[in-house]
Amino acid sequence: MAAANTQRLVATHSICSPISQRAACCTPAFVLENIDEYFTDPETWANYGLDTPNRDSTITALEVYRDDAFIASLSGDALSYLDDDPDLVYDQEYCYYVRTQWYISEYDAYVYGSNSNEACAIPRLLGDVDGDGYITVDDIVIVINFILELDTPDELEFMMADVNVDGAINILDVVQIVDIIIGRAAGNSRIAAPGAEALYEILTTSFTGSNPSLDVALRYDGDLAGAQFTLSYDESRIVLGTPVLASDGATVFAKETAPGEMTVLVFNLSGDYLDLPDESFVSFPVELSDDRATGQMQIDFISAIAAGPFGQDISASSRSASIDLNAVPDAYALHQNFPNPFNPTTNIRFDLKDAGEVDIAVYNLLGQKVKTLTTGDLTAGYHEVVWDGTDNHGVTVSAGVYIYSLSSEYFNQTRKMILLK
Ligand SMILES: [Ca+2]
Ligand SMILES: [Ca+2]
Repeated sequence: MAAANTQRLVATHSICSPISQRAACCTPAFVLENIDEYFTDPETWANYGLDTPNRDSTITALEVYRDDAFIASLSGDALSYLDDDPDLVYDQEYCYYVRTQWYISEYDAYVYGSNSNEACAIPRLLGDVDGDGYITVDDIVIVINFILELDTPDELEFMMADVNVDGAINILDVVQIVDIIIGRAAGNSRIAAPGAEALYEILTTSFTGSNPSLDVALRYDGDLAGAQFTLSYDESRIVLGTPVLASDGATVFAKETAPGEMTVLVFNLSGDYLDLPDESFVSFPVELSDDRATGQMQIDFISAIAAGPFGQDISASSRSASIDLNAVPDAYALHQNFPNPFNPTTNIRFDLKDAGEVDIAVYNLLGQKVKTLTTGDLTAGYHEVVWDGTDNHGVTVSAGVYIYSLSSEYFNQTRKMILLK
């Protein structure tokens, strides 16, 4: 036999079309590679006692063998489909090989290629990730776990979860599975204008108050069936809690997929489209790691995906944000100065639960005001002033015990400090 047969069967798909929830029929596809190399291989022709003809002929038939039994002769070329293979048992593996038949005009004869290699496939329904023969919410849960990296798909699971066959598992596939389950019919969705983009935007400008939150808006002028995005942030500075949706109906799933990376999925199991309020779409409670944190932190989108009706991939952009850290204490406080005793300067920290007018002043033991350190309206938050041991005229005062006080509408406190020679 021909030793140099390079004709190769590269794929035999027996994935069923998800038209119905049950695998009713399967459509294997056969893809042959290296046809020309095979055709011009002199050894192949020598087996027929012929010289290598010109490549002026096409495949006249593709004979399909399943588990060594001839099952069909297909017309066509290097890619052929078997429309229906009704004998297939769901979830069982079948191995196919093909044999090509050629008509060679130069010799007015039919010749056969030798058998291709075997390619095996399992009839499965796209979307039926757990392989039980039905597409149900169980399959959605598995796909969500893949997206949130709670579980890793094997090759077959990946193939079944990637319902739109784009090489990635994401919200687009989830929406398509939901559509299969609910049997959505086309034609009742609000399609956006051509070129319309979805936009993810961080609305929060500062983490302030006793219960700071991170609010994300999603804007789109049309129907969206699902949303998926991944945020990156400095996990040493904030902890994001469980997100909540501004509107009822849809469900939100979230997971810290890596340190400082939060992946969020939103869709509606009933298949209803998402409610997209002008303001917050998804809101995370935020916990500051350092409750005296100040400065700014960056929050970026690593990815942003928007799923239109039927899992259509809607172009999505995103807007990152630089957020002010401005922690606010739960209670008022005037802290002990440091260093203490001191010379020549000392620091005085105080906490304001609310914004308001505040006086911080230094008195001597006779009760005479020596220096006003701060007076006027201050923001809620953690504050600090420095006393350099001088009075209101800029003259250094004598060593000894001094009293400092915080006076405000809701809180007053005094403490002692010692200025050394
Ligand atoms: Ca299933
Ligand atoms: Ca996909």
